Amino acid sequence: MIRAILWDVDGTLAETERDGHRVAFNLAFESMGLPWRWDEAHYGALLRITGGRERLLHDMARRSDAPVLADERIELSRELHRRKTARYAALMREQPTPLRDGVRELIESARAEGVRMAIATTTSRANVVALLSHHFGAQWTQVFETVVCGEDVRHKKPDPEVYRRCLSALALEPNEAVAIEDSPGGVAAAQAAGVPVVVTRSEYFADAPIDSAVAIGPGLHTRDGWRPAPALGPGGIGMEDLRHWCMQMESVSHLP
Ligand code: XBP
Ligand code: MG
Repeated sequence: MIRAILWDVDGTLAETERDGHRVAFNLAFESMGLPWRWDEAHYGALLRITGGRERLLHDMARRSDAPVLADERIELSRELHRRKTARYAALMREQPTPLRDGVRELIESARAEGVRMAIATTTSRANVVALLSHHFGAQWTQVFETVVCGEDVRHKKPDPEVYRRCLSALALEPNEAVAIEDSPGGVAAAQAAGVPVVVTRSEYFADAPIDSAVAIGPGLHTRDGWRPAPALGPGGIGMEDLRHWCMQMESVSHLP
């Protein structure tokens, strides 16, 4: 029985990476007089590093014009990430990234059935607050009762810690929840925590190899293009589809 949906944020609730986080990183570089700019393709390659500060450090390690000493790089990454986070919040106020199609509908229909909502993300809490308070108002924490972010874990995705913490806060077993994710790292994290995962393909992970989800499709707004096919019915993806996919997985996993 599905009692909760555990939502990934970036790429899943909204396409925040290309025009949100990437732009905010570039504004942070500019604000510190650094010539670095991450174009769309380079940022796509960097996304396999989960966590913005970790991404910065990874990129700096490959730049000849970055500080040589590790301590200096860490210090610079802290200041850049602080600035980046502030700029992302400003961007979300000025030109907020819309929710992906079908997201609000699934949240509303699932809540109407008493299914609980939670956030399981690598991104910083300030980013989640900026995005969700815009889309769900000041009362957004009444929609998402549990919110586990990058700061709350020792190890970010693909480590399962974020999902384990989420389940523990909800007092649920892994098979009482379903995760919705867009990236291979996110899928790996949910899977390692034992949570069934549904994948909505995002811009940056449109072709990423993912073989271990209960279902993969182009977005929650449509019933077309999903593998396996959703349950019969109209409209976008709903609770009956999530149940259908999770039950299929259970029946498969119980085969000898
Ligand atoms: C996505 C991430 C984050 C964001 C940037 O997390 O990996 O690092 O790109 O946010 P998810 P920060 O898909 O799990 O929501 O700079 O705050 O890390
Ligand atoms: Mg994501």
